[in-house]
Amino acid sequence: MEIVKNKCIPGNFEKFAQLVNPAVIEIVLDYVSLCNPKSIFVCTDSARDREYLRTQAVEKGEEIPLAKSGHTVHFDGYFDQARDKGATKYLVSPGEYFSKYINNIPKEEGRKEIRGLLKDSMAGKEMIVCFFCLGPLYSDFSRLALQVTDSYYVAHSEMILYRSAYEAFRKEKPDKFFTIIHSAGELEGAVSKNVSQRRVYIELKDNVVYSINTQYAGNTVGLKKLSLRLAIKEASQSGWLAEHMFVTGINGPGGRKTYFTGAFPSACGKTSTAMLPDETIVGDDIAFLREKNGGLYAVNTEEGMFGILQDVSKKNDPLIWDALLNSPEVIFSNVLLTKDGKVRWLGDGGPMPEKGMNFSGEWVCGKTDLQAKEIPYAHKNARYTVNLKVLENCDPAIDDPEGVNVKGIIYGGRDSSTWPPVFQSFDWTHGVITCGASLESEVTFATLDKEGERKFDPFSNLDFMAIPIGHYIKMHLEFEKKLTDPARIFAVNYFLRDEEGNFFNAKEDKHVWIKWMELRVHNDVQAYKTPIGYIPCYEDLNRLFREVVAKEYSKEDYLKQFTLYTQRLVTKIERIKNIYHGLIEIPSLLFDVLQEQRDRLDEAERQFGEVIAPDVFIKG
Ligand code: SPV
Ligand code: MN
Repeated sequence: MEIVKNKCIPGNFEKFAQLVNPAVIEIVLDYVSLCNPKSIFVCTDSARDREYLRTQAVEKGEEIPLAKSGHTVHFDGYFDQARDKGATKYLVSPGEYFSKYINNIPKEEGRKEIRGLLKDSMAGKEMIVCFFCLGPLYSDFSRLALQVTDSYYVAHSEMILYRSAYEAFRKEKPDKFFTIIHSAGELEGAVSKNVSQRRVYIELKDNVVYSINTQYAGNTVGLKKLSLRLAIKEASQSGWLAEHMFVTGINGPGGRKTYFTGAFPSACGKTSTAMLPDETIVGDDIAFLREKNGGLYAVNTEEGMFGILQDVSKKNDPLIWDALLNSPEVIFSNVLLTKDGKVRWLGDGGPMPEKGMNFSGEWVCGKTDLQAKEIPYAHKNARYTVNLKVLENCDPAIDDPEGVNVKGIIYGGRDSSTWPPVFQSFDWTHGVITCGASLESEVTFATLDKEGERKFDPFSNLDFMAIPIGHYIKMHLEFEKKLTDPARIFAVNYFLRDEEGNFFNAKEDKHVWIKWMELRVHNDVQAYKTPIGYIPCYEDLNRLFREVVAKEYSKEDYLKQFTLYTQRLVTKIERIKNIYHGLIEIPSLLFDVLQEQRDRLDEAERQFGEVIAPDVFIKG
């Protein structure tokens, strides 16, 4: 304790003392002696403490101020630009098993390794101790979390993204909370030097995640995906759901508002769906869901967005564009910083820049890397960090401790050939199995994997699934029993392409699909009952295209987009079945429901051939 007291910067030991929380003290003591920081800063909810983090982030070179006050740029290291799935592992006890998709390492070995890497990792640096709440403060949905880090950028990002909870810790004195220990490790300039020693290790039993030798927020901002893994485990034990989902309010006829959640893998249109013009956003990335009085309710665990910049343009994402221009506080990461203190990102609609500073250092047009590959002016995974509450379209219910009542759930992936742009499952079970559990997506730049490859990503949550997939599916199936009027489950695909590789749809078309889903939730429009689920009727889409995006929608376009190719759909079912056959403890219902879908497709093919326009089916 004396050591902690001596290392605390003036006035900070008292902040600890006021918590009167032995669990917090014990953790901090442990990591102070292990990581050996030069000093300790304890962050309360005060404006002064928040200002300290902002100032230090700039002073230590982790962020660079932009021309607009309150806006900064952060660069991660050249090889530290996305979530590192390979280096992310669960610490498992003997006999514990997840699945082949989930990396793990024997507990003792992993602990030894990570503690070895953390040893003296904060030498010469300050340890920052922060307190946050996942979800609205003082809500049944929410979980408290303690973050220890030596990166002001990480702490500053969290301050923008999460509800500060020093007071909540002081009042509630929890002995159970999520703990995230992060060190950027040895630095070169302001970035992590030893990225080959990057590790993200998860210890489910004690609710701890360790992260070292990395700064990229997906690996370090502990309240995001690191805590999601802990939450999934806890949810599975307590009958609620922790999901990689946005939450958004969609306005319907007669002034009603219908809440949707949507699970999409990274970089598949999740944030832009959550931020549609004239609708209201509750959250864009992580939701906790519970049943209450027979209804499905959701909260956003965050209060900000760590969003992708690539292709955000004034035309396609007007609300995000405005947020980036006008928010009082924004951190841009891995963009191009120009000499007039402005930023550029790929697909921002501007001319090709000539020079500036980017994730590779000083950049000039034509600069190449060691493999002679041209370095783009900004990284594809360049991001922005903003608070939602400063946005005009932030839903007033964002802080409601009761959550919002969800009526529709959407699953979407990046699929160039198979799923139509939007359809509705027959019921909850059918949706869970043929949409959620069957989700696949072509890999994007948001993880360090090979781009373009089609990957199985059930519920868009595979990367974070801290329990065996079979348990996760069972949990979703059983959840329905608690609901008096289960939410409708939909699937979308914004990435369908023609033979030449051109997208069938414009970006704004997603707004039409979700308005159609809103009408379906309330049984306001009919749809064709096809072998895969309900598909929109042309007349309804034609009207919605005019009303929502002021576009003429031709029957020809409709047929191109919604025609079913039975062979592609059957191949997908077989692919998914094969994957599940290779896993353990998968509910047999999953195979039955997939087989029924296959049978329906076979029957339709016998009747109508392999290429079927939706309007041959009856309306229901
Ligand atoms: C995602 O990649 O799904 C994100 C960003 O939302 S992060 O998980 O933080 O890398
Ligand atoms: Mn995400």
